[in-house]
Amino acid sequence: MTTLKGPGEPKTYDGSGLRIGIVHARWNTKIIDALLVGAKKALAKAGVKRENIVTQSVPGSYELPYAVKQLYSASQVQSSSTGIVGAAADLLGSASDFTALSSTPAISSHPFDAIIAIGVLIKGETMHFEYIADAVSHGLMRLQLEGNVPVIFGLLTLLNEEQGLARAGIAGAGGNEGHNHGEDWGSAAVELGVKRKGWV
Ligand code: DLZ
Repeated sequence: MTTLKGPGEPKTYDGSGLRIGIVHARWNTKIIDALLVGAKKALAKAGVKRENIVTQSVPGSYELPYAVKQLYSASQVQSSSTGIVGAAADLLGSASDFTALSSTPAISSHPFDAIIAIGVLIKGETMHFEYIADAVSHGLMRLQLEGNVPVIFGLLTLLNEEQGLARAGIAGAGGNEGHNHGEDWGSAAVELGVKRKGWV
């Protein structure tokens, strides 16, 4: 059924050639854990291999932009050093110890095709929430534009815990079990990761 809200008609993209990073905060763990399960479920459904998903955690949402930046940079360094090993293997010939490395499908050392940042911010009595939500949103947007890698915005900015439970597909006190938004983030990562390889 087509609904007004949401990303529209589901289209399937083949994620089997992708490497995806996930960085999540640990504050509000119950909601985070469910969102993570949702994101990984969508990645698996699209064919992303388990070994090509790297998950890293940070204490709170404020740390997400820095961690996404570090994770992506580390994958770029890893990729270029594997490239050097591969080139050395070509020079040294097949008897070399390098052969196994160079003939291994290199996807597990590709830079990430997309990174999902997951956090759950719940509004308290002070302005803390507004400052963190604003800083993290801008930080993640800047990263994807300047770093040229899709960063999926998995930050829930909530007025209360109940809203978070519903958006993570968990029935809360109100019994209102909603759609797990983590699944949308996993699908968005696959779509952007595939499209990133060629827009036209
Ligand atoms: C301090 C704090 C508070 C009050 N609330 C949240 C929250 O609802 N969600 C979240 O992800 N993180 C929270 N944090 C932690 C900050 O994001 C951050 O980890 C600390 O200020 C340390 O930089």
